[in-house]
Amino acid sequence: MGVLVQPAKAASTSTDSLLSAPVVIPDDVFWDKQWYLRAVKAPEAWAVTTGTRDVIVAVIDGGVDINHQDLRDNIWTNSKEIPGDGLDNDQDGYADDVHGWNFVTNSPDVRPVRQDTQLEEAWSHGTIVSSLIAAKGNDGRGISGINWNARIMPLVILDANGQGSVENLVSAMRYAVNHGVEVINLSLVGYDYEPELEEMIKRANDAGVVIVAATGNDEIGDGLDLDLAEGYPVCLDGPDNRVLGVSGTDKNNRRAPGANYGKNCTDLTAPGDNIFAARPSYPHDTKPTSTVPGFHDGYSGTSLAAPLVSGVAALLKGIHPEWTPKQVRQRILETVDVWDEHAQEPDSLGKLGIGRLDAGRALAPDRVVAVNPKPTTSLTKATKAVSKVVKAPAKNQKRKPTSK
Ligand SMILES: [Ca+2]
Ligand SMILES: [Ca+2]
Ligand SMILES: [Ca+2]
Repeated sequence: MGVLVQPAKAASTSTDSLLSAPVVIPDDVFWDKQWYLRAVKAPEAWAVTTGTRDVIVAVIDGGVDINHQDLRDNIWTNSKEIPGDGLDNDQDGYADDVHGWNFVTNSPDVRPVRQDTQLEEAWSHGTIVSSLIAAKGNDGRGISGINWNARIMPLVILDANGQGSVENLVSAMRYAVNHGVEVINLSLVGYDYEPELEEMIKRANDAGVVIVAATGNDEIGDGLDLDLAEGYPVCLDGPDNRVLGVSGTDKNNRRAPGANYGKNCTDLTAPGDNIFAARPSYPHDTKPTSTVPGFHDGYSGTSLAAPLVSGVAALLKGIHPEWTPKQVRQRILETVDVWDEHAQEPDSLGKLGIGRLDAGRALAPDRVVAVNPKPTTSLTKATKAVSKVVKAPAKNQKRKPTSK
């Protein structure tokens, strides 16, 4: 276990005295670089739980370096599948799918594929996201995921350029649901409405799966207002707010550069700027390269914010396995560090969700639950965006207007 210490004082100005709870500090060597976990009060949450292997989080993304030193212990294994016999032993439609599936190459190899043309961001994306959710915590090396023990199910739909099809996204979500995941992380966004995706989100939610999606990033300007042009899947809430939409913030708790926002689709924020995370530990091109460090600093994008929320959802499911997705969402949203509206920029005022993720409060066991967590003033939902690299491809070019 990590070191159990008492915080000198609560860092928040919140009147919630529960923040004086003990904290757990892991011994991972790069812990000092993980400011974002301290910001969301992960050490307070870890005093309650550090996660369980019973909980599976599907990472529908680019390839994942499943042999990475800080990930290999927390990769899901399909126990019903015999590796390498070329057969679909569990008859789920996929042969040899031992650690998920690559829907791009239609193969069981979920690792990032070496290509000359590979974009570094696309190469690293799935590994970064996975490490933020569940890098092995307190193992003396690398970083700590916000969840130390959850298992990652890598489902690859993004190619070397960080793009993928909605068709594969739907297939990957179906795979995740059929294999009993508790959480699906979607650090990707597209701007074309697809009814098949909306239907799949409904089915996943009905099956008890918590769906977390990034709001996306605007590569050209300084973030899109999704109230003006919806992004998907983040805006596919349906009647029951089925998708936890996550925008990104920086070290000063301001909207991260380029992060999308908007009142309708953003539920909350989490840190998504200057993030230290794992990346693949082998080079992405064929040029002679010395060994690649398996960690890197300075990543930005809402793709990095969503996994922190997914990891907390997985922590909650670990100690409340009976909770419905709605209950998980409610706990996360009613315990956020609520926005001080004066601290927000005018353009995104009221459009960054209810506040920033607070893992410590979300996991506090004796927390009194508010009857109505919704803010009464302008502190309503806001939107933000996903990482640049993760754009779902446009099947058609129409841009759906805001209302749905
Ligand atoms: Ca199979
Ligand atoms: Ca570690
Ligand atoms: Ca939502």
